[in-house]
Amino acid sequence: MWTESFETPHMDSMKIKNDIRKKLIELGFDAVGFSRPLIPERNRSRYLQFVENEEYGTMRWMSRRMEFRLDPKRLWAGVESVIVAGINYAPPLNHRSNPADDRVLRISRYAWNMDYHPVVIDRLKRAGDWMSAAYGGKYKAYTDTGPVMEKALASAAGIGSQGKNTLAVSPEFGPWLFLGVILTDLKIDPDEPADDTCGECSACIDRCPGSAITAPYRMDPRKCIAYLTIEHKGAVPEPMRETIGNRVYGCDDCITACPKGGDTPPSEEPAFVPLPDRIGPDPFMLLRLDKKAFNAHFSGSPIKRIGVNKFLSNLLICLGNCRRTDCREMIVPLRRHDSAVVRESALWALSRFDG
Ligand code: B12
Repeated sequence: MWTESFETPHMDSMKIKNDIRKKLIELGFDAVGFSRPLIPERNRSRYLQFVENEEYGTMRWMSRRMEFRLDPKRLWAGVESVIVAGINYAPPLNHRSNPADDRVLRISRYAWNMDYHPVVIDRLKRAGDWMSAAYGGKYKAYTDTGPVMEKALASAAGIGSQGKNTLAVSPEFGPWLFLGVILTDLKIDPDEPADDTCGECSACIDRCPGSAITAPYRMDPRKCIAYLTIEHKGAVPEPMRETIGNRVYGCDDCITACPKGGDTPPSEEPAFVPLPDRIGPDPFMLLRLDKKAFNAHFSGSPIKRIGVNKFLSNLLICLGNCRRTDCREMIVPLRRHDSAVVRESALWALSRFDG
């Protein structure tokens, strides 16, 4: 128990913890856990190896501020406790499996409605401000927005252990959680860390289209379709184009394959209720989008972040893979597009029709 080291010893540690948990649930989080600001050794050593092998590809920021990722105390000397909160974004049960027709275009389920970053950070800040007003102290909030190993902390805080697909897999919500982290200088008793639950299962490894999960608990982003279609700068390397198949933006095959997420209750969060046009999107409509129309169509969506040219390039690669010759007439003029990446992808798509 940390209670004896509390600066305000009259306050009951369990009460503070329960109140914070209650507040986060009230704000729309589905899972909440507490841990000390420590990154387990297995996460530290794998991260160092990841950087040494340059597995981050064009995500060079993953190799910067290493000392902060490895130790939250280096990021903020005052941090005493970590609060991890997750929001369930599981789609309705009838949308857990992929369309049988592989000519139907696919967008990753995490992008079927709003970008989670502003949704999560806004709620973390509301919880943090409330905490400071109620108990004093300072806080810092992150969701994919700083050098913080969110999955390692989620596991330490008991929310869900890292699965073989490297995602935090919760007993209640499987891998369908967006994570947010609050660092605080309040001393709060940690929860029990999550148990590793994958056992002998290798469903995610077997399903991954790019063989990006090179060993259990180890993924090489350079082979991951989420990386290639979202984070990778420049044209998708030619040998990887076929692997992308019909996935225009992101990939969640290692999530839908996970048996722990098969019967997760669908998300009740309005921001993550699927928009019909994100499920099997219409290629003719998408091919017509210029920069202005793209930004308007994907306003509030994470898709907007990659920009119209990267999106068009992904789309063209998919249309080539799906042999969507019905789109040929709309693809031909894109050989003269302003963007070299779009031009190259248009030529590649047409070459697939002909070859
Ligand atoms: C970089 C990044 C990516 C990269 C690289 C992914 C990766 N696995 O690293 C790319 C672009 C590919 C990506 C894709 C996706 N991402 Co991402 N991404 C991140 C980010 C910013 C950092 C992750 C990181 O630290 N990677 C470094 C490498 C070295 O770590 P690692 O792969 O997790 O490996 C760990 C394990 O191997 C562990 N380990 C080593 N040995 C052992 C042994 C055992 C037994 C165990 C248990 C663990 C273990 O140690 C390593 C270091 O921690 C986090 C946000 C954050 N700040 O944490 C979001 C985050 C992981 N992403 C998220 C999401 C939603 C996705 C996608 C589902 C999006 C999509 N549908 O397209 C995919 C999923 C692909 C996948 N399987 O990872 C969520 C995941 C939520 C969750 N439930 O876990 C996060 C946490 C963002 C958030 N705030 O919600 N992402």
